[in-house]
Amino acid sequence: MRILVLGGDGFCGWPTSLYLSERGHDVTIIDNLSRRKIDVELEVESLTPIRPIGERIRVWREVAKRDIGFVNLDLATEYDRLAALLAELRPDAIVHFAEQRAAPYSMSSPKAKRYTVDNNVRATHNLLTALVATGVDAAVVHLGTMGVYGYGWSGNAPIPEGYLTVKVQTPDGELEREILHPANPGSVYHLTKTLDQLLFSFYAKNDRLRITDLHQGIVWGTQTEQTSRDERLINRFDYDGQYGTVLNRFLMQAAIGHPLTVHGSGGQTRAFIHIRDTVRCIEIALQNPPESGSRPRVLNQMTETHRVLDLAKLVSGVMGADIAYLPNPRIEADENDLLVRNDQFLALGLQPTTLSEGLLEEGSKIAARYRRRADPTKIVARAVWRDSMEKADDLLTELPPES
Ligand code: NAD
Ligand code: USQ
Repeated sequence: MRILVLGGDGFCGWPTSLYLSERGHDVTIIDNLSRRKIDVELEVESLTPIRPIGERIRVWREVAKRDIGFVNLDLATEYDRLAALLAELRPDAIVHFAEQRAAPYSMSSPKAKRYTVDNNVRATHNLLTALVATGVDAAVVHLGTMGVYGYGWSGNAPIPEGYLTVKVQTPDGELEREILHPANPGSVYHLTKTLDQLLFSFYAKNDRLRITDLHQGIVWGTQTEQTSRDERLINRFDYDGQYGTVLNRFLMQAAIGHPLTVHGSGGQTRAFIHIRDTVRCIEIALQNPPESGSRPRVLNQMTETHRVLDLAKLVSGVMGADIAYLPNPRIEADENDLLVRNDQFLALGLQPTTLSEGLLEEGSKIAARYRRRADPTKIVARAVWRDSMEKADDLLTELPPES
């Protein structure tokens, strides 16, 4: 297949591009390198030493004897170039990772909120419009998030895969319908993913686009078989308070002897998936697109759920570290249960990497190996969700100082 990987220089996109390339697909990455620019803005770097995109692609050619194309293009602002590229390459499939993906960054300032909405919603909408305008019948696989469902809405009922069956009483009897699961985003970033869902529903219905939306949990781990083949292919590892996700942060914190930064009581339960399973799920989704004319196919892309405090205890037990209970900078439930259905991926052949298998390897081979690159002043999460400056200031004074 000829596949475009939008956001292919990112944490999920780079290993996916290599994996698909090795499986024999003709891969072109489209990325505006905005993630690297945000690192410069935040004065932080990936814990792992990632190489420039041109070098990454040259090394892949050297190692795997396969070419990957690269186009530096902003999907949110360069519609004409995008449409021309689609018309020229006529891809069979498009994997869409290209959005601003950090919840804390999206809540950090009015500018960041507006950028996140402008970037994410316009990128998705430009892609869909360009597909219709060019008549390119590519299957679209989009990376959504488990956070569109919110946490705690469904009580003890498992979260279904995208759609909810509802029964409505009418004068003529009971009416049963499947509707998009109610959206309950917890950050401006998560909000953009709920808006994406509506765009997909409309374009699938109106223009018969074939769309799969993957509601992915928190990705942990760093390397895949392909990225570990040469150090210059190494994947990024975000550990800072805005882009670092909880489990990778805990692993890195343990590696440098920093207390594990549990927000609040640590009773928040979230869904997780290893990066090796992410790339496999993308392949499975590409092999199983929905029919033209059907609603978007939604799959929950996660393999395990864990409470934040249990993760902290696990990492502390394996690597040794103290646990610090910090005031929670986010507005989120202090505790929640989380039951999630992921039957579709399991039925399609996914064999999950479990936390117990990958944790030690990740801790020793990555976090410990690159711990000297960590900047301890960037660890504590300082982006606050509070509704007023005053409350935010109160909370910031409770957090440990920057150095
Ligand atoms: P990332 O920030 O590492 O990668 C995103 C890439 O998209 C970056 O290389 C960035 O430069 C590019 N990009 C952003 N806006 C663009 C634009 N307008 N035009 C062109 N390129 C653009 O993020 P990631 O962790 O790889 O996440 C990829 C996708 O998966 C995101 O959509 C994210 O919401 C979703 N997701 C990630 C996780 C996770 O834990 N990392 C979990 C669930 C879902
Ligand atoms: N948390 C801590 N301590 C930390 C960091 C986080 O206790 O040092 C807590 C947070 O308060 C939250 C939970 O851990 O309750 C998860 O936070 P996270 O930063 O790991 O994940 P999140 O902000 O939800 O975002 C990440 C990705 C995002 C993706 C999402 C999947 O950045 O792109 O969409 O995971 S999900 O959470 O399933 O929606």
